[in-house]
Amino acid sequence: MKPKHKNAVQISPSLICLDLCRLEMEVQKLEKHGINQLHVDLLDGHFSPSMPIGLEVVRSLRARTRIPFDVHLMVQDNEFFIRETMAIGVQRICFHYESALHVDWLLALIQENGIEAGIALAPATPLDVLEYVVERLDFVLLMLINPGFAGNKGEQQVPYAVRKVAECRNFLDKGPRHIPIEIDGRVSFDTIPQLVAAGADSLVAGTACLFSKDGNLRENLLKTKRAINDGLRKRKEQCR
Ligand code: S6P
Ligand code: MG
Repeated sequence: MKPKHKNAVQISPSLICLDLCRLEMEVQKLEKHGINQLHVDLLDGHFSPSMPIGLEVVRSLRARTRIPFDVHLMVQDNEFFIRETMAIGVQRICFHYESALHVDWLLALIQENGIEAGIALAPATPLDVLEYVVERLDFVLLMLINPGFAGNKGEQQVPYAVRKVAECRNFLDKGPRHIPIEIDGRVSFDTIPQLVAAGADSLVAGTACLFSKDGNLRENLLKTKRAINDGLRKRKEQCR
């Protein structure tokens, strides 16, 4: 069967891993290294017990950089945050299936405004909830740790991460067009090759790769790209 994967993997550094007191400079540094997307986590303290940044921080940053914002909502009131982030001017928004009552309607609301719309799934949420929204989806975000608990440094990626990405890729590939999978949570140098081989198209880069304490940004970016290339090679071999 012909592979439907695209041969490029997007790196989406997580804003909340940056020095939050120096955001403008930190983002400029990323841009200088060729990064062309920023993953913006918004938590409301209810969906999950944390709230690293608020809407005003995103609004201020929007005025200081042209980098596309990839917004990941981890909130209870999805409509409120969707409308607010659309008004700020973001390029992609995903919200959690688990907190959304009117999933189809919210996806349409985002897309009507010319913004890419995705659904995020917590680790334990089964993939079959995507069955009737697949036609509308621009992307799927799979959480590989529990959303909003990233501050808990001891939390590991779920043991079924690669299996879930592969099963999601199989499911999405039954449709007529390529729907990218973004993965989020402890995406590491060690796990990137398997996750990319399984079908991940976009990586939320955090403390386990791009912002690893073991290297500087340049070194970590190089290592991340190498791990991606290993994954793409594995993916090609699997398709043969
Ligand atoms: C987690 C959030 C994520 C984290 C990302 C980076 O609640 O959705 O986007 O910012 O996971 O953290 P790490 O260190 O797990 O890669
Ligand atoms: Mg996220």
